[in-house]
Amino acid sequence: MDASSESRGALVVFEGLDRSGKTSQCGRLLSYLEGLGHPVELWRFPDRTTSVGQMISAYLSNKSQLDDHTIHLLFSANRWEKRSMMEAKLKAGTTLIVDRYSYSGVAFSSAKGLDFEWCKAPEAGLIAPDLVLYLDIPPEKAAERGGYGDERYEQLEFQKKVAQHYKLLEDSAWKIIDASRSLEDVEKQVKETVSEYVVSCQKGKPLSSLWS
Ligand code: Z5A
Repeated sequence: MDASSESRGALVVFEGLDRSGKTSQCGRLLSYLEGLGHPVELWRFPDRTTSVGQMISAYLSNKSQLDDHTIHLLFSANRWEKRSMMEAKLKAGTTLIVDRYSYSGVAFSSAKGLDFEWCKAPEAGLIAPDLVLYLDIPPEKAAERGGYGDERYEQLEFQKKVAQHYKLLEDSAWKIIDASRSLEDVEKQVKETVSEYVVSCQKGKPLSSLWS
């Protein structure tokens, strides 16, 4: 996508089941990198602030019904509408910490029974993460953390299927983090892992495209 050797920000994605601790760890990593003086922002998908995001939010909270294919494409569109902003931020040197990305899109939709390759197709061409931190936790243990709320996918049996589909997406950008440990232990491993990737992007690692 980009052969330049300009210093840039890193694209760091957190993935994992509901209640695996993504939001907690994103916040801690943000504070850590800010403290080191790095330009950094925290993003999350779905981004419920856009008009597409509001349709997704209504669906997740069971206020609207949509065909499974339709909601899959809306999740993808929600990433595409942020793609050019993402590229601009990274090229300007800002590291982006992203709470869920295309892997959630494919794992959740394929767990509902949609074709795995069909689910990947609309994600191809988005920016490939430099690092995917997969917060690995047994679904039963995640379910014990504060209980599930009213959102559509917050059911143990479904989360078990999602976990199986996530595993099919693991690639060389992934680091598996044992998320059943304490918040502090997970945070320590996250910080150690991320530092190396921030430095390699500052040294000019080119941006690349996801699944294309
Ligand atoms: N979805 C999709 O289908 N397609 C897509 O393309 C995308 C998403 C992007 C959005 O949910 C839903 O949309 C999601 C996938 C689907 N559905 N599900 N399930 P969301 O992003 O709005 O919500 P979430 O990701 O599921 O967030 P969450 O429930 O808040 O989980 P979390 O961020 O992983 O966990 P947390 O908020 O950091 O922690 C949860 C609780 O556990 C909290 O009380 C913490 O204090 C506690 N916690 C966290 N870590 C620990 C440790 N280490 N020990 C003990 N307790 C802990």
